[in-house]
Amino acid sequence: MSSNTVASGRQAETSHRLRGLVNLVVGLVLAAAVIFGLTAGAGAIWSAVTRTPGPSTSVSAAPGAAPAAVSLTMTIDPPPTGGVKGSNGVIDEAYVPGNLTMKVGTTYDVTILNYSKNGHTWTLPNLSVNAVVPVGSPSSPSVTHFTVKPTKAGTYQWFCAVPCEKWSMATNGFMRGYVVVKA
Ligand SMILES: [Cu+2]
Repeated sequence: MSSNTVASGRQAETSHRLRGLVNLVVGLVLAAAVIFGLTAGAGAIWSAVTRTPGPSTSVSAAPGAAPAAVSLTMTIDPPPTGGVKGSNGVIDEAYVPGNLTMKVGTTYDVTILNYSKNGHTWTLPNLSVNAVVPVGSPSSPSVTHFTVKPTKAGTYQWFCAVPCEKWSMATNGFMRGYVVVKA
């Protein structure tokens, strides 16, 4: 055996070991990929299962939670009368009810339905409300929403700031009225 033959024999052996090592690495990478895939798949299935809403997910107020807002609705000039007959003997523009009672700390979700062909406002600076009420019609009222949460007891005057009807604007129970806030 010449030194050349020995050398080439070693080379062959080295390259054989190298191929074995490469195969081992490739195998490990494949195995890792399979394990990872299974884990990810199982994770996806698990999260899909855990995300399925059950009966226990229904929303209910927690004990001691703030009470839901109280809904109040006022209408302006609904048919068939289209207003309220005033002491002047005329059917006039009016918010109904004209007076409201509220309680400190309670949130009120107020809706105004305006059947009148005039625009109005429901303005109460003491409660930081200036609701602009768009024009409506007897068949299609405009709908205005606002929320208010009184913080201080008292009797507050609200009014309509739009020059709509002189008599109504000057008369409580028509285009002005009171909010009585109780402690
Ligand atoms: Cu008005």
